[in-house]
Amino acid sequence: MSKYNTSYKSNYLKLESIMKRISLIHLITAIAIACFILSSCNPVEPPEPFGAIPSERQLEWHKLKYYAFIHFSPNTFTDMEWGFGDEAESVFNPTELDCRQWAKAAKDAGMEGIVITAKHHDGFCLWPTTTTEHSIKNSPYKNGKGDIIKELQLACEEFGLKLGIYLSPWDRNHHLYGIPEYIDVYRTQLTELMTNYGEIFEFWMDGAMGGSGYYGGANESRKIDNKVYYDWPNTWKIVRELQPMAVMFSDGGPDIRWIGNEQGYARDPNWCTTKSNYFYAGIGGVNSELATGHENGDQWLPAEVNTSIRPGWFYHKSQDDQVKSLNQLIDNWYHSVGMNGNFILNVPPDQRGLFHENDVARLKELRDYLDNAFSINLAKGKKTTATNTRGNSSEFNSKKAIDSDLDTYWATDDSVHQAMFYIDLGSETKVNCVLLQEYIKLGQRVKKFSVQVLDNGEFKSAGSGITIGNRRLLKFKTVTTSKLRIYLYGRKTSLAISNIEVYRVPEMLGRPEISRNADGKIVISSDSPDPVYHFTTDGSEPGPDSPKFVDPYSFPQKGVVKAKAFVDNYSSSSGTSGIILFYKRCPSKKNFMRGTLS
Ligand code: FUL
Repeated sequence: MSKYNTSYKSNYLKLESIMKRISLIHLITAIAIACFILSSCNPVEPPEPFGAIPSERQLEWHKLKYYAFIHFSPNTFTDMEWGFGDEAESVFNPTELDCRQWAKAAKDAGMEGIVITAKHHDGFCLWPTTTTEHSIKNSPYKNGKGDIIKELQLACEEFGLKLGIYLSPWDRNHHLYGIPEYIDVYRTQLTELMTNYGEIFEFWMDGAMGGSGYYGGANESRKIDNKVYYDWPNTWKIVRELQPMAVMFSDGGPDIRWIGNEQGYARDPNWCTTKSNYFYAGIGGVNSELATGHENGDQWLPAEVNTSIRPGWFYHKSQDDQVKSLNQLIDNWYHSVGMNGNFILNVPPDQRGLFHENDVARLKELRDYLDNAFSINLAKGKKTTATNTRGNSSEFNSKKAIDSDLDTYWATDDSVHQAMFYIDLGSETKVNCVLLQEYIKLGQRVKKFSVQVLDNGEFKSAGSGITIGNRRLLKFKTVTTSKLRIYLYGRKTSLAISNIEVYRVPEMLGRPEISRNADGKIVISSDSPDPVYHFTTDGSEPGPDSPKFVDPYSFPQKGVVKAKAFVDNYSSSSGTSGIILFYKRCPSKKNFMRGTLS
């Protein structure tokens, strides 16, 4: 073969291969364009909402986490919790009152608002109402010219905080309390408060109603029927009309519900849904149902978790050294904000009209802990995959759950009710906490989940739970791993998860959990790293000399077990050595239930 022929042939082959490549590129481009056109013509539909869903105002409230509660009234000066209603207005005399100090402390603590007792059960009004003489206008404060709700409104505006109002339905001072005319008085008070103080984000109705009181000098006991006396639906109309975005709190909502205890402690499960027309303010006897909500409830009624930073709701000098420890407040945080609730923490002003220094210092410690604990999201920017992606669409893929945008979410196909979500951390990393958030605009869909970590080539469970809802923090013992796997199980529906974050939070002393194992024996555990537990069964306080928990403990009889967890040679960094959980059991060894928390 001639040289010419050879080079001709090789040139021809080259040309042929270039042509082939070009046509392959064309083909791929054409397919890609066709796919793009097809997918934009047929976008993957989002999942349908499942069950009850939140209103716009509830969604706004769900964006919050944490705000202050303020109890302030003649009780502050008389050292009482429930004033009788006959306290002279002259006792109300804060000498250094400064609502800016409250607002600053709340803001510095990372809080987003303040809810104040405009009127507590004693009937004394912190604003110059037209409805009664039992108010600030007859007190020495600013010679009767003061208006604490106005001062607080201005302070909240200055510090960028929301303002909420507690207006006690029970009024132990008012002579009309107990007869229908009082409802008009109450509604006028509410109208004043909802009209003259800017935007109100929350209206708080407590459930303590009726009983003994001053009642304009009658000094008697007046009983009312909680369910009908207040005619709530007509009262709520006032709030809806004057403050359409305000959420209303009570045992039964209508927008947010009480969690069923005043220890600041939500538990798992915590459904955002309840049966409608079931709970009402002051219902009583349903605390455990308030705690769980109803899985198949037909209305959205999420829980607010309340507690006080001190034993009392009002300030008492004798409680200056009983401010909750940092450990306790952290525990409250994980069991409120981290348990599908919002956290309202009471900080009572003292007789000067200021937050006490001890309370302010503790609030700051909590802020520092939270800033530190949640500053580095270890899942950010990491590789994620899921066993199913709705319509294989990039709009609902796993990345949407780690993109820090709560308006986007990872979703599964309608037929896929359980799935695994994988996070590749890239290298061995210490982790002990996962944040999970559902895309709640589509309802609360998850009814079981677990977090598993890769350990020697195998995924092992680090922790599990039942409900997620708006926000769930799952804390577990610190493990070193390179990959996490989250198993999610839906309520006969697809999954919609808007956010997943991973943290290594500082190890703190957690509340001991006391339970029975399958053999009916007592087991004490917590998510703290290797604490030592001491317990008692005779009702006494556990201490280092009480029996130490080593193995599951046989305690077949009825009774109460109290346990304390100890770390760091019996003293934790915050100086608190333990937190107690009471445990009661039913007569049968296997039929047990949790008791009240102390
Ligand atoms: C209860 C009231 O009786 C307490 O005094 C306190 O205000 C608490 C937050 O609500 O119902």
